[in-house]
Amino acid sequence: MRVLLVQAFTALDLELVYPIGLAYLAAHLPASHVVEIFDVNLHRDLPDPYRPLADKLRAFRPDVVGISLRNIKVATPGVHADDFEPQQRTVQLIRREAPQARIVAGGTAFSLYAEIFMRKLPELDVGLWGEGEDRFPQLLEALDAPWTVPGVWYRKDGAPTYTGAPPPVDFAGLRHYRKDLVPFQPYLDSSFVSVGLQTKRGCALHCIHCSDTYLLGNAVRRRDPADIVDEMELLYHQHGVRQMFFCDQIFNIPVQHAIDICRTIVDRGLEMRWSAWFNEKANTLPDELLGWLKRAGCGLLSFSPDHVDDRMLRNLDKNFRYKDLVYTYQAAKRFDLDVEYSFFLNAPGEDWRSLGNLLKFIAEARLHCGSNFRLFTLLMMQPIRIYPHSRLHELAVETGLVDKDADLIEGQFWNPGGLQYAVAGIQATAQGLYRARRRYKQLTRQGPATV
Ligand code: B12
Repeated sequence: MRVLLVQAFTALDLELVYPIGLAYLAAHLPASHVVEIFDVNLHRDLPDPYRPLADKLRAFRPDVVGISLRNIKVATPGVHADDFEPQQRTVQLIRREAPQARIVAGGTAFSLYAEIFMRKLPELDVGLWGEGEDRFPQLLEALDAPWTVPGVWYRKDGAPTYTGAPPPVDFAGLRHYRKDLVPFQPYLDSSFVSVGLQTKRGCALHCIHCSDTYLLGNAVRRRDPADIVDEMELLYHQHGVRQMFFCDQIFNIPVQHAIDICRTIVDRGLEMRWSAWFNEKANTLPDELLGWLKRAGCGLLSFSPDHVDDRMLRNLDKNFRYKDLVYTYQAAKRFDLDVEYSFFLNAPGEDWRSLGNLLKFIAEARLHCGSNFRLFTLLMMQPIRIYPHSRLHELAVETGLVDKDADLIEGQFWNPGGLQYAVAGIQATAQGLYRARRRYKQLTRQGPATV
C-alpha cells in the first residue's frame, strides 16, 4: 500500500514543528507499505502554499493519505493565529488530487474535536482517536471494516460513529520515530524547540483546563533513560541536531526519571542543548536534579504555573503554591538556568488583587533573575482556551459561559466580565514591551532575537 502521511498546517506564524507523531506512525507500519511524510508547513511562505502538496499527491499516487491535524484555531489573541479554513482546504485538496485514496485523519486537534471534524469535513473517510502506533497499521488492514478497530471514527449510514476508547499504547516498547523521511534542517533553522523527543506520555496532574490527560491519561508511561539517550545520540550524530525540546507533558515528574536521563546524557558526554516543561512544586525540583539539568545541557526551565495567587492556584487545581513559584526563580538564578513562565489572565475567580499579584510576581522574578528571566513570558499571558473534555469546560457550561452544545472549535476563552478590558490592556502593554526589548537587542546587537 502507498501511504502518504501529511502534517496539516500548524500555527501559521509560529515555529515549525517536526512531525514526530507521523514519524512514529511511519516507524510502526509494516515494511510492505511504501511510506512518505509531507509537511505542508515547509511551504507555508510560498505564494501558493498548497501547490507542493498537490504536486506531491499527483506524483506519489497514494492509496491512503493520513492527515495529522495537530492544532486548530490555537489563536492566542494578538500573538498568532490559525484557523479551520486552511485545514479544510488541505483536506479538500487531498480529496481532489487523490480521488482514489482513502483519507484517514488523526492528531491531537482531531482527537479533541473528532466528531466535529467528521461532521465538518465529509472528505474524511475515517479518523483515529489518540495514539496511533498500534492501531494505524490495524486500520490500514481494515479500511473496509473500520468498526473492528478500537478508537476509530467512521461513518455509519452517513453519521459519524465511534468504536469506543482504545487502550493506551505500550510507550516503552515503541520503536524510535523515523528520522529519514523528513529533513531536520528546516526545523533546526526555525527554532530551538522545533525538533522534539518524548521521554514519557501521560500526566499525573489534574489542572482543570488541560486536555492532555484526556488525550494521554493520568498514568505516566516512561521510556528507559538509556533508550532515550540512544535516540538523542542518533539525532546528534546522524542528523546534526544540537538543540531540542522534550515533548513530555512534564519533564520532572517522576524526579528520579529526569535525574536518570540527565545522568545518562552526562555519562555519554553528549553535548546537546535542550529544554522542557517543568512542574513548579519545590520538591519536584531538588538541588540534585537542578545540578544534573545544568550539567546535561538544559538551558531553560519552562513553567506553566498559570497563576501565582494561592486562591487562584486552588481554583485551577494546581499542585503547588506561591512559595513554590518563588523557589522556581530563585533556583533558576542559583543554577544559572534561564526561566520562563506562562500565565492565564482572568481565569475562574480572578479579581484585581490576584491580577496585581501576578504582575508583581513577574516584576520580582525579572528583578531577581535579570537576563535569566525570559521576557517571552510577556507573550505567554492570555485568557484560558476552553477545551472540550476538560473540567473547565464543565464549569463553563455550568456557569453559562458557553452553551453545552457549542462546538468550541472556533476557540472560546474563559474571559468574562469587566476584567476582560484589563486583560486586553495588559496583553497590549506586555507585547509592546516585549517587541521594544527585542528591537533594542537587535539594534544594539546584544545577541539573538530571543529575549
Ligand atoms: C510538545 C508540545 C509542543 C512543543 C512541540 C515541540 C516539538 N518539537 O515537537 C511546542 C512547545 C513547540 C508546542 C507549541 C505549541 N503548542 Co503544543 N503541544 C505539545 C504536546 C504536549 C505534545 C506534542 C507531541 O510532541 N506529541 C508526541 C507525538 C508523538 O504525538 P502526536 O503528535 O499527538 O501524534 C500521535 C497521535 O496524535 C496520533 N496521530 C498524529 N497524527 C496522526 C495522523 C494520523 C493519520 C493518525 C491515524 C494518527 C495520528 O498518532 C501519533 C503517535 O501516537 C501536545 C499535547 C499532547 N497531548 O499531545 C501540545 C499541543 C499539540 N499543543 C497545543 C498548542 C495549542 C500549542 C501552541 C499553540 C501553544 C502556544 N500558545 O504557543 C504552540 C503551537 C506550535 C506551532 N508551531 O504550531 C495544543 C493543540 C490543540 C489545539 N488547540 O489545536 C496541544 C494538543 C496541547 C493542548 N491540549 O492544548 N507544543
